[in-house]
Amino acid sequence: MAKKTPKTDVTAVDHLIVGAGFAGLAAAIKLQEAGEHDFVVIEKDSDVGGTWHINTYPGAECDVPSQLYSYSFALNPDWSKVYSPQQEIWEYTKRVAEDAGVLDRFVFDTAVLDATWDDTAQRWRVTTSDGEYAARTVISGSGGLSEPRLPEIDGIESFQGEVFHSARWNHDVDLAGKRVAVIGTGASAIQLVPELQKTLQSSGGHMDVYQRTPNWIIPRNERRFTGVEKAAFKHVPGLQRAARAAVYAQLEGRAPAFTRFPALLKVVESQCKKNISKAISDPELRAKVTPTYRAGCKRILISNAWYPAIASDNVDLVTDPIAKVTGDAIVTADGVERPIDVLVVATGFYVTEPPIAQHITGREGRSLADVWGEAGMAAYKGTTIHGFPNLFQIVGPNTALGHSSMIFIIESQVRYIVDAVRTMRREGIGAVEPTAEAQAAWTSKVQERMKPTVWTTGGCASWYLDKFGNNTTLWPGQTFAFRRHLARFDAEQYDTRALAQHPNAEEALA
Ligand code: N01
Repeated sequence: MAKKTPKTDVTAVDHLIVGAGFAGLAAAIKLQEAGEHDFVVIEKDSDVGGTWHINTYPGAECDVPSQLYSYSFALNPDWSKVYSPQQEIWEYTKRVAEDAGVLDRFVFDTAVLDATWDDTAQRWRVTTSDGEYAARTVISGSGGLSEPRLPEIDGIESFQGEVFHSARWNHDVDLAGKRVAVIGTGASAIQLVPELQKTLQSSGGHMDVYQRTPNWIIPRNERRFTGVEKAAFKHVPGLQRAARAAVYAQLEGRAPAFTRFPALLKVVESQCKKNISKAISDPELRAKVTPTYRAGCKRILISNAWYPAIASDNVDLVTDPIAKVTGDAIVTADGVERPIDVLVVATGFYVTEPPIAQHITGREGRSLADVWGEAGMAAYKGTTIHGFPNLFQIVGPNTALGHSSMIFIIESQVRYIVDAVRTMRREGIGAVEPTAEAQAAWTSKVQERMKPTVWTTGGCASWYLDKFGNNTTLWPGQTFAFRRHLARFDAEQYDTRALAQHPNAEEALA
């Protein structure tokens, strides 16, 4: 078990997991099942759940059906409806963590400040806001969508009212009767705007929604599970697994349209246009919300509430570009000034330049941010990185999805990581990193597969693309193909080094 070495005051552990969201929690549970008990999970927030703990904005719900947006090893017969609300998903992660008996090794309210590879000790030396660790492996589950991106708008810092990001909702601010502005119309905004609209309507408030680019939004086929269904999920053997498989097959069936035949996505566009016509009668507003790029190029959103909300009397959709923010208003390029009391920025996250990369230093003394800054994010099988031994990245480059559940990807990666750990133990390996050739071959194959996808050809700018114009975010294929690639730890694609002569932590760290 983790222990502080008296000489160095460093806690030596076999595995240090960063983040207690779906990814970090799965890693902890599966390591434990594999007999690897010596780990810590460092979490900057106060509880498990990751994005589902932090994102508490009104209306936060999952847009992937919960039957699939849950662990395969912890099915939940009690989901209240097809797409679960944030609170329910967060409670699910808490329950899974408690049931697995891993929480004694979780360290909350602690941030990872620095992780540097020590080649002699064959350990990562990790500095956190509450102490030092020396870990044989670092498994990062820090999340692709965790660092809020604030918009760079002239004068925004001079705004005198309340301002907050959708992912850091300030529940102390009473919005009743206020003049509120929301910047952004992505997945978060389309969930929170309809909720705010209701609050403001009943209290005489008003909202301006600033849209830079419209999204394709299809109807949300939502419904609650009945008591009979829940009882059946609980008691009829195999039923819930079959329901999960059906959702998986349905979503997976859509992948080829995104990855190989984007023209098929015209069907989605007509569904979306019907959604618009049903809720909006004003032709000018209809035109404003209708995208001009191929559906799927940006994430396809699902909502029944968005169009009615922006068509309502107490909401204005503003499409003129924002010129500046003043102490009490937003001014658009056409010179119109709209006074506000509260500013909500729903402007997304740092995805292709993850801030944690600045704090990870590899074998050659270079930070991951430096290495990725040269040509964009890259990792072998989205998980391991040349020059960064024993570092495993969950939800790494080209692992995110536009069509299905990230939990499937997370579990695929965790299986691979656990197999790597087993292999290292069995073979007496102290350090593994993918060869430069293996990583380059993987990356070029992924980028080749990216060429015909809608994300490349669809005619939009999206957060999937990095500053070089490459999609280093999404997996350009079927999820089962990803799982097959990661089915076993392929040590032959790695530089491996035998465990150093001083496996004793105290000696190594002295
Ligand atoms: O962020 P986004 P999000 N001035 O980056 C606009 C997941 N998620 O938090 O499109 C004006 O999608 C920007 O405009 P444009 C999901 O994977 C899941 O909404 O770049 N506007 C856009 O409209 C999702 O994809 C759920 O032109 C500015 C918006 O801000 C991801 O999180 C729920 C601007 C940002 O949209 C991110 O979603 C919620 C500026 N300077 C989120 N800068 C589920 O249900 C940015 N924008 C699972």
